Amino acid sequence: MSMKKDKILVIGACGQIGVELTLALRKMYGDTNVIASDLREEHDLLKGSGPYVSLDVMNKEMLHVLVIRHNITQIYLLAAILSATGEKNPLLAWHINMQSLLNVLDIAKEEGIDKVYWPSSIAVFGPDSPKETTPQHTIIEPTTIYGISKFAGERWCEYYNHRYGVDVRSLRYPGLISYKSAPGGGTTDYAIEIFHEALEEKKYTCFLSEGTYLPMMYMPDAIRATIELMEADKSKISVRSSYNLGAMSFSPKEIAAEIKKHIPEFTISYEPDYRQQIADGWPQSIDDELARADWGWKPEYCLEKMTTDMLKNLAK
Ligand code: NAD
Ligand code: AKB
Repeated sequence: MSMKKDKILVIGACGQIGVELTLALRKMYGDTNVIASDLREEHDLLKGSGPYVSLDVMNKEMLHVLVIRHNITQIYLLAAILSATGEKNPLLAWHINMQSLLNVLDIAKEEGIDKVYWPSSIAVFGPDSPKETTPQHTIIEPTTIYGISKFAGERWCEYYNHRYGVDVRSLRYPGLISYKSAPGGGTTDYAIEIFHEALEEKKYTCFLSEGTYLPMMYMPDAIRATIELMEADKSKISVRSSYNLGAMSFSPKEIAAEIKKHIPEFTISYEPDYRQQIADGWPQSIDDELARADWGWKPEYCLEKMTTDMLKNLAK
């Protein structure tokens, strides 16, 4: 396979998405052409697979120097504070989520970076948004600081695209489920914890109630969606804020029943905490018609297929 010529910087590369996205990008663009960066120590799965730089994205000068020194042509910004952690320190979450994006967008504008990727979330929707098959354009009144920062971020992305021509692209990810790297403090993290506990303890106490439906996606679908969006011809991108993206929806009761098919002795109990209120404000399912129409999005994993794959890989 011939490698592409771009030089890519992934910021927040040691997080749940960053590890898998970095490895996928290295396969496509060549190991040395994808620089992984994070505040944390290099993730074990990244070690030896390509260049790693310690970076605080809040330090704009350092980021700017890195971009110039390595002739960066694409930036993937994944550093953020997620919903559950954000509620514990709202001002910090706002500061980090907004300033990191503004630093990247502004450097992209100044240096003529070819493409920027920044993820939004289903958290942009709020209690007054339609709950089922939530449309791309609808009432958007988020009530968590995470959702507020994502919504403001979407507006900034569109602004930098329309006003300065920065080719910034974005997806509103649902809750992402994966086995390679740990989740980073979200409300949908229960759907990962449940697999670990089912295998290790044969029981799980869920912090959401049994009937809480949320939109979810398996990581291979999320990585493919991200790359397909970034590879799509510019003319196909009609949404410059952030695309709705869907795959599956389920409740804790439903995923527990699916796990039970593989581990019959598994039991679940429920002790909803502060995260219940966050989940109650979010959609139950997503209408991603525009992503499908514009650049051909189609998910591959349903609850059943994802559960089988998660258990197989975690049991290894
Ligand atoms: P994560 O918390 O697992 O990873 C974020 C990474 O950013 C961490 O490794 C962290 O060390 C790093 N980071 C934090 N502050 C930094 C800083 N100042 N400088 C450099 N690095 C810093 O998050 P994730 O789940 O991988 O999410 C990545 C992005 O995708 C975020 O914008 C998140 O809001 C979005 N998203 C994630 C999900 C999901 O379910 N995982 C769903 C919707 C949207
Ligand atoms: C979270 O729960 O905060 C994330 C998200 C849906 O954005 N997984």
